[in-house]
Amino acid sequence: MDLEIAGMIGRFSDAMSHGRISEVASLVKAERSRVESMMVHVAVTGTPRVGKSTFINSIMGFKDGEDGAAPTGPTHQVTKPAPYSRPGSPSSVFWELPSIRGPSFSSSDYLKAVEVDKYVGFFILSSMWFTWEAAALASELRRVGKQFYFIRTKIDLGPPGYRDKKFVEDVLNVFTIGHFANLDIEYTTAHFFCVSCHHVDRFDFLECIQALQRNSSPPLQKHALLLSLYYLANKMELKDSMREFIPLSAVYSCIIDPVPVEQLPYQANVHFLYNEIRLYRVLFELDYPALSKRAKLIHRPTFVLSDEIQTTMARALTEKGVSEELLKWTEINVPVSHSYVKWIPFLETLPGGKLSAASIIRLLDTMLQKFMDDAYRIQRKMEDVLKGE
Ligand SMILES: Nc1nc2c(ncn2[C@@H]2O[C@H](COP(=O)(O)OP(=O)(O)OP(=O)(O)O)[C@@H](O)[C@H]2O)c(=O)[nH]1
Ligand SMILES: [Mg+2]
Repeated sequence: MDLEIAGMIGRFSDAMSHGRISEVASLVKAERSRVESMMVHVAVTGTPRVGKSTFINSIMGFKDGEDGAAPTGPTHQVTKPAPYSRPGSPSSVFWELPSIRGPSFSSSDYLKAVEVDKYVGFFILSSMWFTWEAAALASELRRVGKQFYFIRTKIDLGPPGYRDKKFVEDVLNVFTIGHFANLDIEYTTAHFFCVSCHHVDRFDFLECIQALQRNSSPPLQKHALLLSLYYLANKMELKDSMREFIPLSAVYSCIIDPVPVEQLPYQANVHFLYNEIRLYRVLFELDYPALSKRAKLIHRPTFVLSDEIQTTMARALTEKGVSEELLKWTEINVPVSHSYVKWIPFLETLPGGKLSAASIIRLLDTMLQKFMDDAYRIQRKMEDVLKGE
């Protein structure tokens, strides 16, 4: 992923070579807020009453009628794009667009009216087969280089063989697709998913969100989508995206409010590291609220899932635990992974030398890996319980 790492390191090194450590600190803070303030907009459109609002609510984790949720009654059709985001997680915004309809529909006029450039991708929903208007919209999106997905909703009410070639071809309306130079059946089929808007854990719901996350660019937008919709993300992709920022976190911990730590030969901002690891724990859904919510889904007490966690810091996270773990990695003094090689010359110039940042990188890297393994163990446990029912 290119997150302009080379430019970032260049700016840090330049300030450091002039002895301006406070300027490096400001640059590090600015880089973090650039990442944290990234906003991603996603469009949801389709014919009337196909489930646009319900689809958005399920992505956001809203219950029907809850504060902030998209209204789903028959009298709630939107006439202009309506934005929705999760409270406390404003970085991804899903917009319900006015329905596409009518013989006078013009895809270019429609996209202009909804400000096409704003969105990283489009979900085009239908609860039957895709109409000429939907294909025209997709064709125009492909022409302007926007990713789109055809989503067949209400699959829970539909035929059992929803993955059959014949079903897919009927829903995609191959005859219509053939009329558009920018669309072909192979490409369209690869961007076709069947969902029930009421169930994120069934049919292709996760797959269509993960496709959006995977195919989004620039990389910072992809990262923001993975982070804000972490509960729907592929865990490996989430981990890989988080890894990119580990050296930045290590530098932060070395130069912004570092404190002496018992036996540690350099200073570190342990409180900051604690918060980083706490974030990892939330992202991999290893915190108590997430575990108890997921345990309810399988009708089991929370300990059935929490017993699967093997990493001590995922079970009980304290600042003292973070300091001890950091000391361990400092004593082992293993070189950082090759993927961070670009950072090494700059890390060597830090006040605590390369050892400080390298040990922090190893600590955070290991936590990410172990938390992801725990998350997979929990996932497997849930599947086993469901199979046994
Ligand atoms: N069984 C089933 N019902 C669904 C599904 N998606 C939506 N519905 C129902 O379909 C109805 C319409 O859903 P909405 O989410 O309001 O659809 P919409 O496209 O936003 O509708 P308008 O904004 O009015 O055009 C509601 O009663 C939903 O509960 C689905 O996947 N399966
Ligand atoms: Mg609606």
